[in-house]
Amino acid sequence: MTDCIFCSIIAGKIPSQKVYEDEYVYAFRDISPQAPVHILIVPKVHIESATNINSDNAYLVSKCFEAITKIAESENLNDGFRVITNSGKDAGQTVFHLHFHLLGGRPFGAGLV
Ligand code: DGP
Repeated sequence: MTDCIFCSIIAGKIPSQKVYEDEYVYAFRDISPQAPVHILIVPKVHIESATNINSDNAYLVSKCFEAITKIAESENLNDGFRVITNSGKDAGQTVFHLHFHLLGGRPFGAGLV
């Protein structure tokens, strides 16, 4: 999709710190990390947000979570991690290409979820 930052990152037009890539998924470090490990996992196909997941593209969510498992292992998140997706204005979604925030490397405690 034109004018999508994450599509440009996936295409290599905007540099990123890649941590994982396969046929379906691209993962890279967040530009503004909110935890010692903060990685964004995105499907290569442009899906706007969680509300646009349907029976045709839902397998890509599974592919993202398979990648998350591998990345959590390679990042040594042995004590646990948090996965967040923001959908829409109230959630504070700023990039409208479905992505999962993988956060770890410190305890998060209670709150929010
Ligand atoms: P969200 O609020 O869920 O839409 O999060 C979007 C995230 O994307 C936010 O944590 C910052 C990150 N981000 C935005 N632009 C870039 C970029 O150009 N490079 C990288 N690495 N991350 C970006």
